[in-house]
Parts: sequence; C-alpha cells; structure tokens
Amino acid sequence: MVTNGKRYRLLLNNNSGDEHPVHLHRHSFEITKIGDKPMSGVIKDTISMPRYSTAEIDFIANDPGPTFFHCHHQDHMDEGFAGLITYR
Ligand SMILES: [Cu+2]
Repeated sequence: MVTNGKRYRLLLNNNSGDEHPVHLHRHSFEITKIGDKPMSGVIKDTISMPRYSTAEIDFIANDPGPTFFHCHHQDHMDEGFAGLITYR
C-alpha cells in the first residue's frame, strides 16, 4: 500500500536478456543505486535497464491517483510488463 507523501524505493531486477526502458508516469524518481554502486542526485522518469542488471529508484508519492508503471517497448507491454500504482 502506498501512502500519499511518503518516499518509496523500487528494486529493479532485470533478469532477462532484453533491455527495458522502465517508465513511471506522473512522478520523477531518484536513482539511488545501479548495480552495487550507490548514487544520488540523478532525477529521471525513465531508466534504461540493460539485460541482467539491477538498480534501485526512489519516488515520492506526491501525485495521487492511478500511476502507470511500464516498459517503454510496446511488445514488452503487450506481453504484460506494466502495472498500476494507485494511492489517494
Ligand atoms: Cu522491456
């Protein structure tokens, strides 16, 4: 459950042989780790996930409503790489 105003960390694990440009609608996020390397200060709304890579991103839940979260490749979305984060 997501609460309005709180900060959340998403752990991204691309355990596939495809690259995925992962996009979060209506929010920006801070990239806090790529692989094993912590980082800060890079704000995006899309992160390209190379094959077999990991990353961590933080977003602040500051725009209530349904928020689409998906891979930008249409064929990946068609296969189900998409979800909805909803909070009030
Ligand atoms: Cu993809």
